[in-house]
Amino acid sequence: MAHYLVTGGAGFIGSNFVRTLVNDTDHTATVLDKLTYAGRRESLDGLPTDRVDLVVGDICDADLVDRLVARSDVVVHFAAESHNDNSLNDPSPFIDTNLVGTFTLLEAVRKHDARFHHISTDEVYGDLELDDPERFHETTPYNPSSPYSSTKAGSDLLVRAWVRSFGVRATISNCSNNYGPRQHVEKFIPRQITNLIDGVHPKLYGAGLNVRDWIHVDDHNSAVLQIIDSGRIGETYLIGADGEMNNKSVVEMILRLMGHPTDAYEHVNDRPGHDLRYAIDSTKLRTELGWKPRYTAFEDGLAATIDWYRTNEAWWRPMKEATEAKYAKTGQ
Ligand code: NAD
Ligand code: TDX
Repeated sequence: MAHYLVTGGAGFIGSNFVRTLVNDTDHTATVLDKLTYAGRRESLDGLPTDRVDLVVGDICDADLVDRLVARSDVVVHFAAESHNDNSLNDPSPFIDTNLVGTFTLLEAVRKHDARFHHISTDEVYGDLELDDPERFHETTPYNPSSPYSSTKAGSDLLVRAWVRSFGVRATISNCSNNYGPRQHVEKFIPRQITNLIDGVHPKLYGAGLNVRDWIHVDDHNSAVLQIIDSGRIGETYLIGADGEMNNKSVVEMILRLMGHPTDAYEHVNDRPGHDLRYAIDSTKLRTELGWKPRYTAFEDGLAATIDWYRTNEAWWRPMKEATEAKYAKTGQ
């Protein structure tokens, strides 16, 4: 039995990770989360308080981080400013949290010799052409496009340097686009589901031909646990579930599953610098660690996600109005 420090554990992927940890292992966890606009205390509702506690605080607070890392065996680092559109409007918190925050954690795990796992994104590799037969793999050169992805790329490089220079026991995973319960309504899939519940048309940026490689959040988290258990120190693992689909097809599927005509969407302003396509080759994770995804039918996972938003309106309603007001300013 180990004690985990889960940064960003009140966010989308982190809160689902804590649930997986409680359900599938004997470990205990402390969540360190600043509860920014993206963090929700409610995302931890129902978890056993003798196994999970929440500390509200900032990963840039070196004293607090030092105290929490000192009593942890494993640190799993999800905390980040995570939304590309926000990073285009105001990059400043992305520099603080994604870069300075990761540096602060690395200094503490170095001091206390804790095992560190860094959660990152496929966006660090930039984008691919629609007809490119290549997919991203562990040796693809970094080429990030946005303030968000460039700060994630920088944080990955810090981790690599702390492994090589100081012998920190760290692994990194770069995952593709996640979907599932408890994702903020600013993100593509929950935004369209909650728009439809509100009688508003889904919004497609530009022509809607950009491709994302979708993975269920529980599959992302099962891979993270496996990497922590048996991944090789200093290694990077790409996590993906062969879920490539363009945005227009995703919107059409949501419309069909929710009982609307499949052309009942509208085109809105495109995202500046919008990455065209992401695609993950997860052969290393599958062959070296024997991982495989459980949610292989995207449509089934999407239908379950729609059900979750339909039955958990109290969770997302408080965020909806402010999110749409932000999008209205950029014509999105
Ligand atoms: P999220 O925005 O839902 O959650 C981020 C959490 O971090 C929130 O609870 C927030 O309060 C917390 N946080 C932010 N700044 C903090 C700070 N300074 N100190 C402490 N806590 C802070 O994000 P998410 O979608 O759950 O993403 C989690 C991680 O996974 C991120 O590192 C992201 O880059 C990565 N990732 C996300 C995806 C995806 O599709 N969402 C895909 C690949 C990788
Ligand atoms: O209303 C929308 N309409 C639309 O067409 C929104 C919100 C998005 N989009 C498009 C933009 C992208 O092509 O949908 C796609 C997905 O958009 P996001 O949900 O904003 O995700 P993305 O920018 O791809 O980044 C996500 O995956 C990688 C996460 O937000 C990141 O944290 C993760 O690193």
